[in-house]
Amino acid sequence: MTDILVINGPNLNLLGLRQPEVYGRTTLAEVEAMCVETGKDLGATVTCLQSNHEGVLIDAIHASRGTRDGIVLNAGAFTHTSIALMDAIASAEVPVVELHLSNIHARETFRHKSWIAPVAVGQICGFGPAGYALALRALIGHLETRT
Ligand code: CA2
Repeated sequence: MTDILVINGPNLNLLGLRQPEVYGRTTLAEVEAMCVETGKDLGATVTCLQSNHEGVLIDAIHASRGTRDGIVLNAGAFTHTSIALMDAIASAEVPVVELHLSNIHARETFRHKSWIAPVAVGQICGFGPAGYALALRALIGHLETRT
């Protein structure tokens, strides 16, 4: 069965609990449950991980090499700063779909830059929690074109 890791980065544990005007009222637990359900619908096993620590995210990407079929990654603010995450993705040889709840291109200029985008299969942003299901569908569709 297709095995997918959904990674959420810094501060996303606060989803639904703070700043609902920006990030909505859906909690991370609800997002993760929806990812697991979407995976079942699509014939994939989905495992979810959230960390506020860059090294933990990098370790998870490294560990995915040869063990996961793909990753959906919302790297949070590390998206805009972390060359280390970019290098981890580039070396892992695991397809990554970049995901953001908000439309990062319609926000502050510093959010327009993504270090993930050059090493991702593609990017989905601006659709709120529904974006995770879109990202899973896009990733699984991408994997099917490679088999
Ligand atoms: O839109 C996204 O998904 C982001 O990755 C979210 C990041 C932000 O730095 C990126 O530019 C875009 C921030 C995540 C913070 O999440 C919170 C959720 C609730 C309350 C406070 C923060």
